[in-house]
Amino acid sequence: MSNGKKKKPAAVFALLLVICMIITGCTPATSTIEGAGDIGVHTELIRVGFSQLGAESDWRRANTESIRASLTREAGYQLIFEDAQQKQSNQTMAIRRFIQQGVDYIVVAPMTEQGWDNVLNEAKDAGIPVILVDRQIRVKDPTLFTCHIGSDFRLEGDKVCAWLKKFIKTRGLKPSAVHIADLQGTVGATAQIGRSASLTAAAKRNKWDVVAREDGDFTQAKGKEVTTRILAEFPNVNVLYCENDNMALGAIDAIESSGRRVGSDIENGEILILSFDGVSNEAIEALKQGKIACIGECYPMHGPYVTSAIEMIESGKKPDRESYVTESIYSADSSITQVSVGEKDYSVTIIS
Ligand code: GYE
Repeated sequence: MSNGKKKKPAAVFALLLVICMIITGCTPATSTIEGAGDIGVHTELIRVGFSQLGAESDWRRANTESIRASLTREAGYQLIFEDAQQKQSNQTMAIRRFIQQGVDYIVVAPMTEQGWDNVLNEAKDAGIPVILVDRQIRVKDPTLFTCHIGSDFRLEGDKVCAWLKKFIKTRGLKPSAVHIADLQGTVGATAQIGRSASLTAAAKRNKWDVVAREDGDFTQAKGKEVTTRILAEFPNVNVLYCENDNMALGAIDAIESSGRRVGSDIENGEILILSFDGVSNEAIEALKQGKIACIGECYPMHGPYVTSAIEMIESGKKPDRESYVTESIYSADSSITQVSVGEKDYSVTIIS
């Protein structure tokens, strides 16, 4: 039993969803109900509405998979999955539909940090606990969500910047010799805010030259497009700080198509690529080939954390308000084995 509420057969909810869509005239970007069927047999399933922000990257696809793989009917869940296709307004509509369907829990991977007060107040009024995964939100009332599971994006960025600092030192380069372009993730998303803030702070501390900052929306296509523009406008760029691997892969494509090379010989025309995620084989291959110099790992497998948070709430306990996943930093360059952030040392996982 969840939250003392009575469970209804899954098929009734599927029907209610269709009726509600007809009445409101709104169709979810993409919606699937998993664990439905076998009327009357699985009346004790915990119904969870998951609003995923999109499918813009390999990280995102792995994140969706992890949640789907954990919230299965066998594990006692009925998952209603909605993909907002990178539009926060679609997420707001999905959450409203979840409320109308009377789900037991709402899980949200929010697009940006702002704009959640109204819809989450509606969830609160309906007595539905909200669990955030991945990015964070800024709301006036802290009780609008129960807990957050995700990465410490500022720490990820600090580790990658610490790697760059060590690289500059071990190669005997002057700080003024690096000209950095920041290929930013979706502006206003916690992953962008944290990773960009690390670069701003490190550039200030180390007197690095940041020549350009542009939104690449975490996608490969935008990464390529924005890099092409940056290279034409700022030919002196020799370090590209890509806020995810898909943008890095798009950037590599743009650099190679323009006749330039990616690599660590930045004094002789090569462009050094830094990146985040480390989820796709393609990105790891690029790392092994020396095309990406360093990746700050971002761990996407949030599914088991979500089920354990729900189990705690079901048993009347409070899950931790904040759960950060543990993450490493990857490179194929064996000359840098450790980086320091503040007082702490982090070892670099050397991929060969
Ligand atoms: O790094 C990127 C994705 O918020 C952690 O979003 C997530 C980021 C991830 O599109 O690939």
